[in-house]
Amino acid sequence: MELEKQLNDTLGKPIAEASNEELYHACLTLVKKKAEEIPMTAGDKKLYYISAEFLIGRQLGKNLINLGIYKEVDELLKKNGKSLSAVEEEEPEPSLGNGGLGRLAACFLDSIATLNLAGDGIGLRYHFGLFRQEFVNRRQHEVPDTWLGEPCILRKTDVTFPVSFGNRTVTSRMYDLDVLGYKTGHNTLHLFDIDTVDESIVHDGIEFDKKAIEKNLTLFLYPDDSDKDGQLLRIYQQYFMVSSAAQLILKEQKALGHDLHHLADYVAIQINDTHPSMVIPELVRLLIQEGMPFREAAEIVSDVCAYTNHTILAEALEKWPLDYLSAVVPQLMPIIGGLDWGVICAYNNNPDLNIIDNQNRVHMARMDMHYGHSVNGVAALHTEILKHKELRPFYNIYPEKFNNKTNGITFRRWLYHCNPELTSLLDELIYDDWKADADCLQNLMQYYNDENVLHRLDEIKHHNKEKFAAFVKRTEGVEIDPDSIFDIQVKRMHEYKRQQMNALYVIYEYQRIKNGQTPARPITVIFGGKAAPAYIMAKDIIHLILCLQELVNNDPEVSPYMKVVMLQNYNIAKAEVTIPAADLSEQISLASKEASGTGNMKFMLNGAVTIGTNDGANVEIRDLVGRENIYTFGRSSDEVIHLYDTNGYHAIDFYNRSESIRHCIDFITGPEMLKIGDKELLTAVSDNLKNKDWFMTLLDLESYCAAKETAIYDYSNREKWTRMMLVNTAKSGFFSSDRTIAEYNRDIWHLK
Ligand code: 26Y
Repeated sequence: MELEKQLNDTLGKPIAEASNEELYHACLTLVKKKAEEIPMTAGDKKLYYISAEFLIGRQLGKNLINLGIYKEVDELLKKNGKSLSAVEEEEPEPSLGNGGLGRLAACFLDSIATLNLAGDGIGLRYHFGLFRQEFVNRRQHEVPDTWLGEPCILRKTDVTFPVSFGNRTVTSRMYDLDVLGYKTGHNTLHLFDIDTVDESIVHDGIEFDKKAIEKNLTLFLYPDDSDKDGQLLRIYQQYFMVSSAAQLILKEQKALGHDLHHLADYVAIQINDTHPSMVIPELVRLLIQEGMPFREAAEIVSDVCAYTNHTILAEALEKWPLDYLSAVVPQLMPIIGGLDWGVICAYNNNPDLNIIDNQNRVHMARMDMHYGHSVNGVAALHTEILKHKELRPFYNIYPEKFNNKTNGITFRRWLYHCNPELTSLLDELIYDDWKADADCLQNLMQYYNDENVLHRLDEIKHHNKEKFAAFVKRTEGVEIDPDSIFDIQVKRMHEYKRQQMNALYVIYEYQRIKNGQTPARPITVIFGGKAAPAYIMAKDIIHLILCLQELVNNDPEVSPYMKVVMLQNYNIAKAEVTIPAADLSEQISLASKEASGTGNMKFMLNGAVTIGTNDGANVEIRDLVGRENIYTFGRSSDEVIHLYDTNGYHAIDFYNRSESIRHCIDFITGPEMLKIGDKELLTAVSDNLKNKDWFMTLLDLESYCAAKETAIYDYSNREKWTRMMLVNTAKSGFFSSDRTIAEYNRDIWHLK
């Protein structure tokens, strides 16, 4: 009643007469008012989570859930002939992230607030975000993502800081977003920008003048860095972010009257991968400016800063040429030199440990490990690989710094919001407060043999598949059958994630169906994901998938048994309709390469069964559900690492040895495909698979196809399958990001 009055007052008219847009604005106002009533989370010590990405997704639904009024608003709108989900669709999705690392940062902000920890996020306000993906001629086309509309969820503040690049100084301005925890907690995400950015310099998709720093600084996340100007721009962005962060932190701490000599008692900084690593020398520089000696400043900063590693891929381990850094941030050079000198003296000028290598490149991760007090990996296997392989020399000298923090996801978005039917069933079945303690999901196991519960799980999945099918029809114009198996691989396009292996499966199945060997159940293979604009092979693989979609769906002999869909511009909003509809969750990275994965956890929670390698957090999923409730295949990480170390993998041998592999690869450039696709691109993919195949697709292809065949067969046994669904949901409590954050706090941050 009170809510109804508030909404009506803001609207100036009855709800029934308002448009969805007007309702969206009114709901925003409502959330804002409610947020103002919640005091900011306080504590003796505060965390600052610095990250280049925050993939936060639409905010309205999440905020209503966390305020505890989602249901009430939903019913109120329904009563007036409106729909809350339609209102939510009015919100443009913030384009502030790219993939797992950015989504993790968003889940963490939610859990930090929910656990009532004082912790703010700090990042950049990208005008056009990553980019919006469009398919033109079965190719990815990139256009600016214009998400910063009016009204914007970001609040412009009058907090500004000077940021110097050598002899020119720009002004950074802070924009704020409320981060409301579930039932309690109120923190802030601070995003920095400069007023001089000029959106009009972008042309022809996402091209712009890379030299015009004052106009281009915050246009895009991860602007193309395949040339020198692009790399300089990345350094400009990173320094702009961390200098703003460091100044904000010191300003807040001084305002609280805290003694900077004891900064580590009051502040924890988490460095999300190496993109914010320059915060270390920047803080040292600012503390020296406050009158502190270099050594003391470096020690304090080490006690404050902690580093998370998200990948072992060489391309992502940032090393900046010394002369690029001197060109952009000359004021940091004496500091970085001093930090490097400390390492040289302490460890005898060991080239494996030095921050500046003999090619004059600055290793950002090494700076983090020497001058931070914690280094963590993001899944058990990943942390072991860091300790014993990738970062071994550092583990040898700092064993006490290394720790694992297996990733997690916020159940508020990835269950309550995206799967309301399953949420109510769990509310009904589980007497303990599973929403406060996700481990209580285990109580679901008592229904393992309850036919009625299994049937209801099946029904809910079917409803979600119907909703998704309608969504695919509306957004992609493709008709898919909710009674077929929904086999889903959605994630960034990358060769190590092996979307190409899934595409080869589609070819394998296509040929079998053509030969009259139809699958036990029709299957719908669903893909979604963006490729980095400069990553040609990833874009070629998108082309391959889109050609297969065309071929398979239009073949009257094949399409009754198999369909293929690639979702355009996969984002958080699409993920929320896609994941609850999945039967099979594709987690097929080359073992050792996927640090953790978090999509795997979202699918598991929503009752999908995983088909995956023993990689990242898949290993922990397998241990939780047991081998009979997951389809694992492929070589182990040890075997893969051994093959790399010994140069023991040659794709062409697999091609020559196996007729079925040969048939699949040759099909890519066969007559059916060339009728549809571009010969050059398709040839690039098949040549790569035969002659390079850096991520060993052919090594695991046959065991992958066999595992999928088993899964498709098992799916027809509905009782068996729904039991597997139940076990997957029941065992997923461990992957709540509330658990992950409690561990970060216990071992690294020590807040409260
Ligand atoms: C600038 C550049 C080289 C770069 C840009 C983005 C480097 C890395 C990244 C993003 C990495 C990322 O998203 N990593 C993912 O982090 C997730 C959260 O920890 C993991 O679950 C996932 O396995 C990992 O690939």
